[in-house]
Amino acid sequence: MTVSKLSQKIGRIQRAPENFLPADFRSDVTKDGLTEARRGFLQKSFLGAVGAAVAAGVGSRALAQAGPDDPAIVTKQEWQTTLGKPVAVQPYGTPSTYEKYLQRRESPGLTRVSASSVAFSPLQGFFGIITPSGLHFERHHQGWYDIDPNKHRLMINGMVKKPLVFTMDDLMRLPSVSRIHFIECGANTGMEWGNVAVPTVQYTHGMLSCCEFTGVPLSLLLEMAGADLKKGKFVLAEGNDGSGMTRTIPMEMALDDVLVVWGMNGEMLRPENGYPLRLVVPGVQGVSWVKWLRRIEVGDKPWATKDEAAHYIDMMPDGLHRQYSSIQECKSVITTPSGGQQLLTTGFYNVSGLAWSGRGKIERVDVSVDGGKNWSTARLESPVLDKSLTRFNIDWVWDGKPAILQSRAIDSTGYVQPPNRMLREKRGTRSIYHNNAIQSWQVGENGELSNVQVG
Ligand SMILES: Nc1nc2c(c(=O)[nH]1)N[C@H]1C(S)=C(S)[C@@H](COP(=O)(O)O)O[C@H]1N2
Ligand SMILES: [Mo]
Repeated sequence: MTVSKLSQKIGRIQRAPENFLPADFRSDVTKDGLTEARRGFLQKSFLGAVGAAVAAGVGSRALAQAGPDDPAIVTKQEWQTTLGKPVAVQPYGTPSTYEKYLQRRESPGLTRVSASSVAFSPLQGFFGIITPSGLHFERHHQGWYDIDPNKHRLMINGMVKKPLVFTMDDLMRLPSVSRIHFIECGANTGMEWGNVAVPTVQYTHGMLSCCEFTGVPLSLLLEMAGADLKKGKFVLAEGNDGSGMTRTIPMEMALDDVLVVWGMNGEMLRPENGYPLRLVVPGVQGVSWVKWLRRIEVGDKPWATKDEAAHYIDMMPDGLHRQYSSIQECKSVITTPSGGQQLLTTGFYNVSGLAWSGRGKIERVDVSVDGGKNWSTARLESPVLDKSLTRFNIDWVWDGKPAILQSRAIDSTGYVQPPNRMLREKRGTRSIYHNNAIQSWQVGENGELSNVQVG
């Protein structure tokens, strides 16, 4: 920490979680050709939410200025003079009511029905690297279920000596491990391939979460079933939901760090994240993290199922589709300050963000405040873990002039996160998946941050 920078006045930021869809996003929604009725509904409900937030004084909370005459100091508050509430044994503990605007959000009009949609994580509101379970992003192909664990089974079959069927009790009696890993949907930042599409980090990067997962190594179950490791080069993972989600995973990965998990952040998985059992495939795009996992088959070639032959493929500039590019390459994003937030004063800011790589650990993160002309190295918070989110911070003094904030991550293989231009030279602009380009947030003279594409 550079105290010299801190001795500057500390800048104030309007984090504005309640003001989640700035005006430009609403007009963007309109461009997408929504019907009049839907457009009217969206505008009403979003404006309604902002109006209600201001009325409830949430906006002014962010603006509160401390001083000797501050009523918060000189007036006795209810919580200093009365008996508090009894222990909160029931229901399951929930966040403060003052944090109610920090929620998962759907991108309006992204899919026709919510059962096949995405709920984006509010990255702008997180600290450290762990995603709170109730704010983990969600992506379902055909809705979610709360499956009775007593009726759930896992089968291991295919090229094995002894096909096995496990109950949840059978699995949970095995020697378990707990590991922290990020999960990122391959389509994260997918709306930004051609041009700026969405205004906030929740929508640009919110198909990203990181939790501590508990379960057994898949290698143990394969060993128990006597998998044929000479001929068996791949495994197929299959989900128990109606989407028929199936993904091929190379045997080296299956034997390396793939886990079959029931635990997330110290408790059972949430139903929307695959309760009671899901696959964790560290470093690989979310779609392979099969939820409601019911079957693992050992085979000698990729299955080329719909979710790997026709979907989750990269459209290359020559018009051909590239398949099985499943690893999430090194990427980073500044989460605070970020699109939709506003710097209210000049002065010191702690610029904070997340970096990750599907190929290993984060080695270094550089930050630029001038659109990529100059870079400084950020501080990495510990722990810095393999195939996990890493939190970075850097001091910045805003002088009131327009600025462009960017972060660039470098992983333990030496790979450097590419600028937009470089990624597009190789990949074109018609892809959906695997956009790991450097993100730019423009700071206007009024301190407002917006999503821009430079470099
Ligand atoms: N059975 C099943 N597994 C699934 C899916 C699904 O629809 N059904 N969606 C996949 C996709 S595309 C992603 S990105 C991740 C999302 O996991 P989450 O909802 O826990 O964030 O789950 C994957 N596993
Ligand atoms: Mo996904």
